[in-house]
Amino acid sequence: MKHYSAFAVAREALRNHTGWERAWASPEPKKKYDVIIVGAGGHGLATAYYLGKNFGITNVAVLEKGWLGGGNTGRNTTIIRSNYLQDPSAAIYEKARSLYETLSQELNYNIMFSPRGVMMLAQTQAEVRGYERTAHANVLQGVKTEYIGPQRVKQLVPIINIDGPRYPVLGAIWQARGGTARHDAVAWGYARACSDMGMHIIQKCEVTGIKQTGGKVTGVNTTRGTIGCDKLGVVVAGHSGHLADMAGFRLPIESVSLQALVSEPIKPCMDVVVMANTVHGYMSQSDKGEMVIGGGTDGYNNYTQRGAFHHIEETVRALVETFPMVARLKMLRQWGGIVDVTGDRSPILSKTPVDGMFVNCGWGTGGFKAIPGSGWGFAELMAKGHSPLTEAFGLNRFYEGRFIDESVAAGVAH
Ligand code: FAD
Ligand code: PYC
Repeated sequence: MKHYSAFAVAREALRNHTGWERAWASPEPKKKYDVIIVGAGGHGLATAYYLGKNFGITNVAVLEKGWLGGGNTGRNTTIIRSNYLQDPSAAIYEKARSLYETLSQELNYNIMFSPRGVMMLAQTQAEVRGYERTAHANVLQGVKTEYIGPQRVKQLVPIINIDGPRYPVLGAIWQARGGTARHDAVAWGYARACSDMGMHIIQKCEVTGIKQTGGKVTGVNTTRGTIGCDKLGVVVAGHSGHLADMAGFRLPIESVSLQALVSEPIKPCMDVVVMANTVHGYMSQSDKGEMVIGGGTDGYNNYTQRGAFHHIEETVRALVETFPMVARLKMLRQWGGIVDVTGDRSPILSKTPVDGMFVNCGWGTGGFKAIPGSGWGFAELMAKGHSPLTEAFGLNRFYEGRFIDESVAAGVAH
């Protein structure tokens, strides 16, 4: 793989950009791999990358039914933060956030990580208590956040109305090293690095069945034939229930549509990310100038990648109270993704009843921020059978009643 550098850009400018090579190869599937990962979203690709980088396992295929990054990874609003309440969550999200800091250099691919700061507004007394509690927990966990008052909020976000008619801003939890990254670039960067290690990324290859002998996984049926493997990692977000069904077990996951929208581009007006969980809206400004806006999940299970219109109306109506300037924005486009939500709002990174088969899902409305940490831990789980990062997130927690309640941290979307 050719190294991307300022020198390479200058060289290609001089020869009319004829020397760039494809970022990743498109090989035909082999008969068998050591490891198959189903799903070429951020979590699947990051898992493959750390299997190769940390454990030297490179006979790996990543199978994707559509195009890589075309699921939730390429549809999300890219908020990165690690201000979670419970210790296992803070550990995996902070691992991810810290890996994001140097991911561009690590992958030699500009993922445009922008640690511009993330705030979650407290607009009710319950939120004040919830976020103060989280800020205290974060101190103990070594995660840098602080609880700030309304005047500091106004200083950081001049366009905000802190005296809203229904929900005045009472304070916020602020993570100065949280921020955003370019979502596609995260998938593309990992894919390029995986391909460089000799792994196969096979797009337009839908898994339609899971093969097992004597309770052990042996391969998958796909729209491009049967492919064998010793280990299988299923990383398919909203489709996790279907893959589990193919293998003969059930997952405690509900799939719902979550939407986002962007406005026309405007001059820079807000250089931090703001989440307003009570009124159900969040907003940041992209490098192009568009206001990137999202709201809550649809109130019923579905597999549409667009969502219901009334949700957009509710989100925008709610945001207008806190950001009056939103009322004058024209919206450019809207889309949805199918998110995989668990009862305790925490992910599942786990062995399964099928020997050699693992699942990584349940990231729901908040998994983009977790991609590097999830890939790191899930690769370790698949390679060694256990990982300190993923230990608490096993399927067994649901029948042992050991929930990892993150409903406050995930608040905006449920
Ligand atoms: P995906 O990116 O969905 O990848 C799964 C892949 O599996 C897909 O490409 C799919 O095509 C493939 N697949 C499915 N079935 C099969 C099959 N049978 N065979 C082969 N391939 C298959 N998170 C944050 O942290 N911050 C945010 O600001 C944020 N905002 C969001 C806003 C929206 C509108 C949405 C929808 C999500 C948001 N999220 C956010 C959540 C985040 O996007 C997801 O948690 C994360 O991207 C999940 O990544 P993934 O790799 O698990 O899934
Ligand atoms: O988890 O931070 C988050 C988030 C923001 C918008 C959707 N999810």
